[in-house]
Amino acid sequence: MKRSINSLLMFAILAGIFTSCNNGKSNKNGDRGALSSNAAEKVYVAPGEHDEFYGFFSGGYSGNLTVYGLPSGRMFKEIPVFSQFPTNGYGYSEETKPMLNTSHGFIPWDDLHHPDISQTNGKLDGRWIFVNGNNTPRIARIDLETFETEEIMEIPNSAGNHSSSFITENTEYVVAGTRFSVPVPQEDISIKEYKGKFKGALSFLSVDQETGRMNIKFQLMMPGFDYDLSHPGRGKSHGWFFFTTYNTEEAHSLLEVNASQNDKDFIAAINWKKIEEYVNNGGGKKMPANYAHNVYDHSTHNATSTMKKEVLTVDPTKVPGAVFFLPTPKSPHGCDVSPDGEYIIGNGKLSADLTVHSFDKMINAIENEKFDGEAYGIPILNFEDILAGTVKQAGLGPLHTEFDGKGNAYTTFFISSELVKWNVETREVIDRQPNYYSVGHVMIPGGNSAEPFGKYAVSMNKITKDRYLPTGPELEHSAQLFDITGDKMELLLDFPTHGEPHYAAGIPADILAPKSKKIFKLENNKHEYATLTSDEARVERDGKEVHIYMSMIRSHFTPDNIEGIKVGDKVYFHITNHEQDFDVPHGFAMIGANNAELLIMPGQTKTLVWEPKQVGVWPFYCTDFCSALHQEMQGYIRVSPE
Ligand code: CUK
Ligand code: CUA
Repeated sequence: MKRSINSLLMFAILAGIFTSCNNGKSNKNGDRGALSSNAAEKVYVAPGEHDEFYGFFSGGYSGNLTVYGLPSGRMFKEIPVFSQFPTNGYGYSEETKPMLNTSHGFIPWDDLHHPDISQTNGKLDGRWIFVNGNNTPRIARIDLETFETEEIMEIPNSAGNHSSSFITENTEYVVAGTRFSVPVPQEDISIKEYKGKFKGALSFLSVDQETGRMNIKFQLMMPGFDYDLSHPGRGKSHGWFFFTTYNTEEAHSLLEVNASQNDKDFIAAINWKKIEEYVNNGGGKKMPANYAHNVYDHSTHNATSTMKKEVLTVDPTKVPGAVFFLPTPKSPHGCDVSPDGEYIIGNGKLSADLTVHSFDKMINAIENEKFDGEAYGIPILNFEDILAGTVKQAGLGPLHTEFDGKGNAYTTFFISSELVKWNVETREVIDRQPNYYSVGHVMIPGGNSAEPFGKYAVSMNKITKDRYLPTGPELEHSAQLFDITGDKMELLLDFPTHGEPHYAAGIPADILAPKSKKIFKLENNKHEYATLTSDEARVERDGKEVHIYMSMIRSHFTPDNIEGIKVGDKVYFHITNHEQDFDVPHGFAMIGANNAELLIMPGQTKTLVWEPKQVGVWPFYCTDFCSALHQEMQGYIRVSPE
């Protein structure tokens, strides 16, 4: 790729020419894309019937994960992860507040980019889904029986946790790569000292196979580039992980003159098995680091937050044969590995071509020690030696690729706003379909695993414009569902998503649905403040603190008349839901309580704090319509002067 074309692309990006495929054409009623004639039939899920797939969509700056049915495009749930969520009190209740602890304090927001479902032998197993927080670097694990966030690990020495949270083929590790290189450890130095001083930490978090608990096994301290996306090897390339980089110029200000000069940046190939072995034999260096590890326990219905004090770091030059650079044109963004583990596709976002590296060739070059120089002591392989081929003139601005398991790849092109299907072996383009508009990621259920379910592809578009009724200048993003079972992709459906979905993960419903009927047994409730029978319901005063042990069942609270509370007290409502039927929550709201409501599932205990400021008699009520007597589910608290 010559520099002049690069400049042209950069111009297109800077000028905001996002909808080039639309060419100013009116989209009103007429131009609907390649709409299949029986599209309605293909996405119609009759009332009472279920969808074939779950789709988990990142909520971007909503901080949450949303759950959709495919092919219908119906949204089932929003799972709060990095955000306080008034709907069910996550991040507001005393039990869940610790989930949002970090070394920077209580941070109830983040930018969630990439969900990835746990795997066994490279196949989706539906145990957990991992997601990243981009801003205050964190990785969260959501349990797929309860659809609740169970764990959040902060990532030290990292900033802009972007090449995350992808997993190895047996969920041995979930990775977290830094987008920004930063001083490690942090220090007060001139930004101009970036080059050579800043480091890019790539973290490998081991996952306990029983509990799912994460632990930062090691951090690889890479040169100060920007690390973008990553993908695990699988099959023959199991044991490797690949990370795209940009700004290998190490500019501290990323105007084009600084950061897009190199014709090629790198994909970093990491042999994590080698590093694991090195670390297991006592290699690496412990360094002090402050980071929070937050865990939610389903028996105590409580989260705890622990501050960790050190992390193990590894210098890549100390582990020979573990880290290599694969030159890849032009500022690669997505990095995707084919289901058989042979092809590593680098989507150079300033390019019109796609680069396909060969894993076999890479190993060959490494074994023959055929290097083309080095960067900070890390060998650079020769581009021609490792190249399987290029997909020529495939589109403009490639971002991400998924696979259908039938030998085809599907790559999104942001600038030319299209989804392009091509054959992985021949690298010939088979079909292209416009996307409305400016697509980011594409998702095929299992499409980044060894066993994709190649029936549908969903493109997640950045610009919505005229796809829906206008709702002011702020619109939800637009997703598009394609049938990919034929040679040509068929557009079936548009549906709005919530927040900004960067990526999504899909899984057949029959893997997940049977598990998620779980309910919490009241007799297993180990919450410190649980009220297990209504006889135990009571009010206890401890100085200015008042603990109300309350139970709830259709359709009353026990106790429901409370006196003896004073202005200036701190009142804790510890409420236990005594229902034991699936899908019978109760809610709780207290007038003047400045946090959210609680939504309490059968068998659970949750706590809301209330600090009354005014004397009087104040009501509380159940917020969830639970029976014909729901409206009667209420009570009063009398507040007397101090
Ligand atoms: S990134 Cu958003 S389009 Cu965070 Cu996966 Cu490429
Ligand atoms: Cu309980 Cu409404």
